[in-house]
Amino acid sequence: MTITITAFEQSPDRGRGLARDMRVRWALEEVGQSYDVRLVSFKTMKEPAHLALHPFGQIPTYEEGDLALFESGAIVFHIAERRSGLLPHDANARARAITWMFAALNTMEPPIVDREVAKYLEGDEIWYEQRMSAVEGRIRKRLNELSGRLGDADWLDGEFSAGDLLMVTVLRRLAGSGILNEYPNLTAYIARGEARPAYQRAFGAQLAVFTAASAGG
Ligand code: GTB
Repeated sequence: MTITITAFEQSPDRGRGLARDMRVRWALEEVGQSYDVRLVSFKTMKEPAHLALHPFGQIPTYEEGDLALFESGAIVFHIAERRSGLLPHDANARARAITWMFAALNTMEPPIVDREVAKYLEGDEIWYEQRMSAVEGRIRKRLNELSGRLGDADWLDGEFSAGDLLMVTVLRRLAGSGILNEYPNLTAYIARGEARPAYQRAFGAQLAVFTAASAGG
């Protein structure tokens, strides 16, 4: 059955793989599942056809036969549940990997997104510096805790899992902030994720969209 996902026609990240279609692409590549991509503009995302797939008018979405999904975490979970390679078979190890998926999205990602909101939308506010400092403090608290738990391990809990996939994509959103330099083991962890052939294929595919859009004017 053909799988179709949606991605930005022109990603504001300029092909750096920071938009959330990247985690879905990576998951599909990890399990060896081919997929099509429908590119959407910001305008298209708010139109009825796309809103029928995604109530909040965003990317990514996932279509497979008569199944339509939104929310990158739910999509990655769906892929991981139905194909092997992203969740362990042992029931307890599987539950722990799923726990890390939630930790990436519910514990790590919110303060990181807060930082982007502050940076891009609140830069002119008189309280900007104070807010940014508070947000970065909350990010460092979580990074300290995550770094302590990861220690010298390659992955968060044994073999690479969908938990690592989501965690790496979430941490990558801090690229360019300088904050990650304070955590050598997390920097190495991200680099291990980025070195995976499946990641490379996914990254290349989304970069090709940006390159083609740039060439087209
Ligand atoms: N909770 C949803 C999920 O996990 O799928 C959130 C989806 C979401 O935020 N989608 C964003 C979107 O469609 C794209 S990924 N935004 C358009 C809109 O809301 O109108 C967020 C994103 C966008 C851009 C960058 N960047 O340029 O670096 C990084 C991340």
